Amino acid sequence: MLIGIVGLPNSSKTTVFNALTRGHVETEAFSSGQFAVHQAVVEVPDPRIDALAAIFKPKKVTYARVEYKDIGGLDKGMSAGGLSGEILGAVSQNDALLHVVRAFEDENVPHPYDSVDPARDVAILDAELVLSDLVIVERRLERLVDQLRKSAKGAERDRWQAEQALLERVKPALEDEVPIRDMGLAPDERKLLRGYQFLTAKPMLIVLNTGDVDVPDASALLAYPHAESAVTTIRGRLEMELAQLDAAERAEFMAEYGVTELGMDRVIRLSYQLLGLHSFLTAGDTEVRAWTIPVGATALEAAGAIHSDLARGFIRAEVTAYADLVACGSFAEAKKLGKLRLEGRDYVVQDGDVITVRFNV
Ligand SMILES: Nc1nc2c(ncn2[C@@H]2O[C@H](COP(=O)(O)OP(=O)(O)OP(=O)(O)O)[C@@H](O)[C@H]2O)c(=O)[nH]1
Ligand SMILES: [Mg+2]
Repeated sequence: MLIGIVGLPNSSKTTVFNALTRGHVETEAFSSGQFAVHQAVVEVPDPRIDALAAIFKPKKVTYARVEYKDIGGLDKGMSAGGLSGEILGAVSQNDALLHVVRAFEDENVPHPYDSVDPARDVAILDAELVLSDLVIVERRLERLVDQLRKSAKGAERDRWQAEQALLERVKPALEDEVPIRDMGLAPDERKLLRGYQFLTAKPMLIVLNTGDVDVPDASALLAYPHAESAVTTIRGRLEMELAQLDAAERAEFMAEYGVTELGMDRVIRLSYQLLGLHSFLTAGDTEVRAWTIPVGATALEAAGAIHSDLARGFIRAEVTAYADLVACGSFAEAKKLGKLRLEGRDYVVQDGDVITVRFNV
């Protein structure tokens, strides 16, 4: 899972990136406005994995992973000719975008538009993303007209015409500043567009940095009625400082500041929801591990996520719900109490299922 962090200059992107990744990238009160990318892989905290590790005492413990990219350099007016080059590449190669928005007052930190106004800043960046997509659609439509006039025949012609018809619908909506994720496109239409990596087709998580003020209800600050989107708040600098402490110190500080859930954990949970993902688990004395799969994936697909051999030679999946396994303390006990089920290839895997695949290749 790849998540790109975007936002206006000096909006506190790098601060939030550090909070999410326990990073130590330098933050500055004056933005250079330059293109720059910082990247880090983070283990997704999962108390279920910790509990299973305590039972199985495996040699290795593996959490699910998320990769964050802090992308500096976006600003108003950049998409006039379409985003291009490195910055377009950095923003488009993500499964979702995380838009960091300044919602804290601090006279020592200049704002590029001179006042703190989250709704305005969100609108500015959204307009840039829409415009970037629109330029790509327009260019592609011009090329399609050419291609259709010149040579296309048969199945290829049909494909290009279908693409043209779809882009002709997408274009006026983008002109009205409607993001692609709001257009209610059918799954096969979304698939047809996937290769373009359109920015407004990506799930959008808005993170409002409220500074030292705790605002649990993000909707009090921003209404964002869009599909595949969510809004949350984070106390940016505080969370960055917390992230940089070791676990014991962190627990102490969290108690002191009344922080019950780290923004990082909330952000990861929301990202999973937006992307339609969840985890199943594997447990044994060699490894306890979390695996990320789409909600609705079957036992066969889960087996394939582990290794293609397991999918190819799939016989059955032994499935125990996480809570049952922890209550029983071992697979043997779970089996005795009828909590271990044998499921076939079409079984729809549930979040937290602990699975052992029986296979034969
Ligand atoms: N008061 C206050 N200042 C903060 C907070 N979070 C970030 N800042 C400050 O805001 C300034 C900008 O933060 P950065 O994280 O560097 O912002 P950025 O978006 O990465 O900036 P560029 O990459 O240069 O565009 C720095 O001086 C931070 O210390 C916060 O929660 N409260
Ligand atoms: Mg930065």
